[in-house]
Amino acid sequence: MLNFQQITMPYLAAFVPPHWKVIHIDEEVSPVDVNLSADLVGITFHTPSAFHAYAIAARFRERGIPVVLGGPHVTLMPDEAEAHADVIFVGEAEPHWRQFLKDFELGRHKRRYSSQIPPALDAAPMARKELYHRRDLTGGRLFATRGCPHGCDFCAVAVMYKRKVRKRPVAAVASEYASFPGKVIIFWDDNLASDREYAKALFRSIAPYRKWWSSQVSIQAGKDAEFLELAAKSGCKQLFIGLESISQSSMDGSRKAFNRVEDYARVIDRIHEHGIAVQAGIVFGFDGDTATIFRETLDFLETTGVQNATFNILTPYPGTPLYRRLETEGRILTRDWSKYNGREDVVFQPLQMGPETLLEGYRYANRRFYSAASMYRRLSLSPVGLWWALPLNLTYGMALRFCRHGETAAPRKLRIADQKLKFSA
Ligand code: B12
Repeated sequence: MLNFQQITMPYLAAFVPPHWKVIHIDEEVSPVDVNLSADLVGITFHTPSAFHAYAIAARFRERGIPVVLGGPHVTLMPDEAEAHADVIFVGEAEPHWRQFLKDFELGRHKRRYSSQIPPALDAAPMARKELYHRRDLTGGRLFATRGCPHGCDFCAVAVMYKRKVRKRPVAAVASEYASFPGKVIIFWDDNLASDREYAKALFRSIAPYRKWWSSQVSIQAGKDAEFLELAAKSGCKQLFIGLESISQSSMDGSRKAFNRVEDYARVIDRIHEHGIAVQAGIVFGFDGDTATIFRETLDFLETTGVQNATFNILTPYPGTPLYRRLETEGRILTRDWSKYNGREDVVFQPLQMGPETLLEGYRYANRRFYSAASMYRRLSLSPVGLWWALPLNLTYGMALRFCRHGETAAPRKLRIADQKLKFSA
């Protein structure tokens, strides 16, 4: 159902020399055949998939096939990851990936490749579309920028990319955007509003293609009338905004004080006025949250007519300031990374409620938000993009009904969205 195309491996494959044959296995789509023949296996994964990725790496390594690991968890926990791989990539791959492949062919590669300084993305190639294989094949997934200037204490991006925002040339992004046969595009950016002047130039140049797009942005986007106007004219149908919490003290305590709760309703209205739907990113479990936060948040989302919401349980990803603080305070309950999924498990001791209350409140939020009554209330209040918001609400609602705690509809063992890369010379 909610099955998103990923771009990391098809993007890295674009750097691979033509005499390599690349096979891309996306575990959301098909299981990994650990008996396949390959000269090199590359794996990308998030923290909750780390143990699973290590187990798969072990199966290839047992057969003498070298494994290279990269991605957010490796960047945040390099020493741990190194024990499970022949080679690790710490940080972004652009500066060393081609060189590594050359070194590998010559049998003189290093154990660890680190990019200390976030690289420029001026020459970032288009991802190899023939390696995309989700059901949304005809839609486009790409990125224009990388990084975010903010330093929110729970965010891994701030640590990984050192708050340095890089941008691909507008013309290159526009030409990748135009190259997708489908009409619906998602920019997989950390924050497309990081540099609003860049974003406006991008919107001007993609408008002629008359596609529909959505992306993740910070709240500043909703305060910039020109940004919203150009976004709407270029086909923006929905913005995902990290509202995170309707508790100002929670925002202040998370180094996200620029989110002013008193502005939320006005920002949502302005976005709606431009015909753009809002997907609110909401996190429960901040130190300012009490057990009333769940009901209050849902009341807020319903009275402002927010079309979609993604609820998360606060999760202290290792390497983040939040993790370090909770560790110092003795509030980390488990280091079983598979529980760092933000959806099914609480991995820390919340300040003002028990872990069970947090989990139950998170489930209540999902149930209530995607109930027929709430859908009716929200979507009739702001019918912006109804044709887009209604199917999405129904899909989420179905996923909630048929899956454990409302994740995607994919079978549980396949929900871990790892991607494998196989090379054979
Ligand atoms: C798009 C996106 C999604 C999409 C697609 C997911 C996907 N797996 O592609 C969706 C919405 C589905 C999603 C879901 C989740 N996401 Co997400 N997502 C992102 C986002 C915004 C961009 C990722 C991306 O495609 N970037 C573009 C590609 C080209 O770059 P890249 O993946 O960063 O890879 C570069 C390097 O890391 C490196 N690299 C990466 N892998 C490898 C592998 C090898 C072999 C090599 C050599 C190099 C290498 O090379 C690349 C080029 O430099 C990132 C933020 C970010 N910037 O990383 C968060 C991010 C990765 N997500 C995050 C999280 C927490 C999640 C969820 C767990 C949230 C949740 N509670 O459900 C789920 C997990 C889903 C899953 N099972 O995988 C965290 C990860 C934290 C962590 N410690 O793991 C991030 C960093 C966001 C954050 N602010 O903290 N996500």
